[in-house]
Amino acid sequence: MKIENAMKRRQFLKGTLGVASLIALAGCDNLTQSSWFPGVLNKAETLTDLVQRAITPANALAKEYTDSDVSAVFPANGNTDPGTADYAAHVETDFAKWQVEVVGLVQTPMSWTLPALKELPSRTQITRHDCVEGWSAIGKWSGVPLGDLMHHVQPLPNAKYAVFHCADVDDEGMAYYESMAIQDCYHPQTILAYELNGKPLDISHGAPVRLRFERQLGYKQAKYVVKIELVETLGGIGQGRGGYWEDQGYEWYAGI
Ligand SMILES: Nc1nc2c(c(=O)[nH]1)N[C@H]1C(S)=C(S)[C@@H](COP(=O)(O)O)O[C@H]1N2
Ligand SMILES: [Mo]
Repeated sequence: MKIENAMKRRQFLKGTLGVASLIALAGCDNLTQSSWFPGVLNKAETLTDLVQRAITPANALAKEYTDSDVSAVFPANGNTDPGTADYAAHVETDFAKWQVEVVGLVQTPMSWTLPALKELPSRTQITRHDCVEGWSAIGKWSGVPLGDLMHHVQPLPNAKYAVFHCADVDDEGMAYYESMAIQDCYHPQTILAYELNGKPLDISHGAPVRLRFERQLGYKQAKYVVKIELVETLGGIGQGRGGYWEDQGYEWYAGI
């Protein structure tokens, strides 16, 4: 961002929030989670953008590595095969008919088949994945920037979160899901990845499409993505805490 623009934004923020809140903002690394912040956001949606761009450290890029840093083995974790008949049928047909739907609070709901996703401009990034269970691995991911899909569907002004619904279900029938603030969908490293280390994603790593939400912990990296739903509130989805693991007590904001 140009310095001049940054200055203008800061001035705007100062005028809107007052200096005290601005200082509070600068020190808060989890804006969307803080108790007073959502109220401010509800009054002016454009403020969300300004604040995120001007101040939130989450807007910075995650470190990118080089080919020689790529881990020899990238472990697979959590569910490593959805194991349903439906999924097995997609495996049989090389996921040619797999669809990713983008629905909810959007101007134009759309869906893309895997081949259609692969025709869109792609991004490749070599990043480190950190799992809370105590392992990390560096992998080279390729996929479609989620922001590009957002430009197609056009989120409505009241869309606050993107929820990622996955094809795998646990023993109790709970589907894996995750969510992020709408602003994070536009982060340049937020991609729907279909390749790991130059090869189509294998089943254990989330074939055919999984989220890469760099700067966030492993459990945010939803595998087997079938639907992206834009919502105003996370209540009513799963247990209402924004993700499969969040519903079991993990933090929603898993910034690293
Ligand atoms: N659909 C789905 N996504 C998921 C999980 C899962 O069980 N199901 N596990 C999460 C966890 S805890 C981690 S660390 C990563 C593991 O990704 P990997 O198997 O490619 O290493 O996926 C995340 N995304
Ligand atoms: Mo994890």
